[in-house]
Amino acid sequence: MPLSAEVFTALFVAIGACSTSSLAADVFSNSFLVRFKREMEPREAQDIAQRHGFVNMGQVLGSKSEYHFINHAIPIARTKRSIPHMRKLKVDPLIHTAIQQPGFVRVKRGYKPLKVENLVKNIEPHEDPTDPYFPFQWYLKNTGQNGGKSKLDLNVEAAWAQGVTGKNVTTAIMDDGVDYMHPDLKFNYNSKASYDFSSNDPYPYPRYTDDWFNSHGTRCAGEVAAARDNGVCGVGVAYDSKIAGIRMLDQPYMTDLIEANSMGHEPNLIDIYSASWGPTDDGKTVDGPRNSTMRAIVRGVNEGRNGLGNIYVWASGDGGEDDDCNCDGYAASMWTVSINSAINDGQNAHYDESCSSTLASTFSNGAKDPNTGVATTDLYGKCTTTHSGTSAAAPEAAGVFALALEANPKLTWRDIQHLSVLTSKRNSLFDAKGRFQWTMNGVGLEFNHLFGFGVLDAGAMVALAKRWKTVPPRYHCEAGAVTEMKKIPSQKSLIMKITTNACSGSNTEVRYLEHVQAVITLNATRRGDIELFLTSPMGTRSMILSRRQNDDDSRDGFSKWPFMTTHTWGEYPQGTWLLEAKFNSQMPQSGFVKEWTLMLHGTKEPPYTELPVLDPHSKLAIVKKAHESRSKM
Ligand SMILES: *[C@@H]1O[C@H](CO)[C@@H](O)[C@H](O)[C@H]1NC(C)=O
Ligand SMILES: *[C@@H]1O[C@H](CO)[C@@H](O)[C@H](O)[C@H]1NC(C)=O
Ligand SMILES: *[C@@H]1O[C@H](CO)[C@@H](O)[C@H](O)[C@H]1NC(C)=O
Ligand SMILES: [Ca+2]
Ligand SMILES: [Ca+2]
Repeated sequence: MPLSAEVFTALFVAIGACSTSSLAADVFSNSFLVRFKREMEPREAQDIAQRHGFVNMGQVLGSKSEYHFINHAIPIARTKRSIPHMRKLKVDPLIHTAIQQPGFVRVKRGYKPLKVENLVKNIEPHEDPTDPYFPFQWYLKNTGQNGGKSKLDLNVEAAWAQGVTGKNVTTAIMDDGVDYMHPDLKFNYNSKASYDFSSNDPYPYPRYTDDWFNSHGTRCAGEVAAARDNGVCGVGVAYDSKIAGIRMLDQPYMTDLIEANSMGHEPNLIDIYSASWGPTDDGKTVDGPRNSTMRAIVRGVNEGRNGLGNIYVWASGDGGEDDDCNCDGYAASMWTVSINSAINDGQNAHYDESCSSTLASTFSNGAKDPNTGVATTDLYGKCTTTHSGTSAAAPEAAGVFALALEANPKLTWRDIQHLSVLTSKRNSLFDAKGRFQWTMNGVGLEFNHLFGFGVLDAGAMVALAKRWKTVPPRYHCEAGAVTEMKKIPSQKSLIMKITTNACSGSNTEVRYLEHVQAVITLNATRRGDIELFLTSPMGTRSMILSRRQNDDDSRDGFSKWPFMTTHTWGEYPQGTWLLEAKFNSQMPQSGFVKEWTLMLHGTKEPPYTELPVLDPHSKLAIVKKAHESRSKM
């Protein structure tokens, strides 16, 4: 592994002690992760599976020594491990270990109740795309329709005008299936990159239910790649791009292997993976990717897209102000781009969570009328105008990234994040409750705790992507740790300090920041009443954990949990970092911070030196100027 590769160390193992409160008892599936003592040909693994009464579902993440077995004699979900079946595998002399996969809960991030509609008729033709729903797609072109704010949109027409529409880019919709026979999707469907991990076949078609529960994936797919000027529904952000369907949400319980197989599926055929789901947004869950899934993500960013890295786009969560997306290990990961939503007048949506790991925002629903949600494709050839939630926001970002990748197919997963930081706009986004202000970080980049660096701007991103120079290698610096147990006082703040040279003089020195993680172990009489703030040497304060009033955990706390912030992007990490822990509580509480490790990720070289500045008012100009004055110091 080169030094610059992404690594998943034991430090990063998130789960174990953390509660998944939505599951009353443990659940075990009929899937097994089987590790052999040596590499096995699929044929051999097949024979062994058969001998013990299992079906071999294939290799796990391309590993020749790990296979996924299913036993159809075991119920899909039961509360006990199946000891006799496990024993059969374990006594086999070729098998090293067999792990029966536990089941857990993952939920779709759809906010609105689903509603079936018919095609709207008699819409006047338009000089824009002629598709009948285009006038409802205010997130693509906001003219002030439906009470929205004019020009508050993704600025996609400016990208299309540059001849960029997503050609030769594939986005996988990891969801409840995709209606790939939909007339607005079928010509953009990439069947070779698609799979159904909920029922283990190549056809990720949604399962029918009377309430159209499984319409989520189809709606997300249309936002990315619905066809243009075909008289059907609206148009996708990247209407000439391809979508793959990865059906993986429609089974009684989620398993690590289903997630891992989905996120690691065809990493050279799929460019972008879009996920609008996650741990339950009940404001008391702390959960994230398990072992195999974490490996799949790390493999995706290191090796996917023939080494450029897959892009994982994540809906930040629908738990509202009671939840914090830094407690969701998928959204908080450095390897996903976590996207929040704004509504059509610039406010955050009331179901939006906030957290310091959010990178940027797109759009969800209209301010007043529930019929002014995201207009997109729906099941069975229909269209909808009510798709909503941060669910609706993430695929818009996937579409914008598909445009950027067509504009410059050499972009790495990190280039996409840099481009998002540099081209997202504050526009007229604001916190409806006035809690979170726009703030300038130490190198002049404006961020907001709710919206990250602002709303994605497809036109600006495509223009910058076209002339982009890949950023220098990335390094990982463990900048310091406090391992003595410190009491969090009941009335005032506990302040902890780490002074660091950011690994200066070593081969993992970080001088220009990308992501920063505070990996924290703590316990408290009421976990939800703890607030955590991380302040950088340049004075940027990130709220890495906000109060979660529903989280009454008093047992698990956080165990080596990687709280992440994007707010310090571009800053210089040398100096003193502060961690502030305090209770925000009516009742007296007690707790201890047991460990804080500061992880810095970024480059040793200034990232944009080879990129000429064309607009002196651009964020690129501002950051470059800051970096140049720094390197003269
Ligand atoms: C998950 O990974 C950790 C660290 O690599 C390891 O200690 C643990 O045993 C793994 N768990 C499973 C179920 O494989
Ligand atoms: C399309 O993408 C594939 C890999 O993603 C690449 O090998 C191929 O050259 C691309 N084709 C064009 C026409 O750009
Ligand atoms: C936290 O951990 C410390 C030391 O292990 C223990 O004394 C204390 O009771 C714990 N507090 C809670 C709320 O679990
Ligand atoms: Ca269309
Ligand atoms: Ca959440």
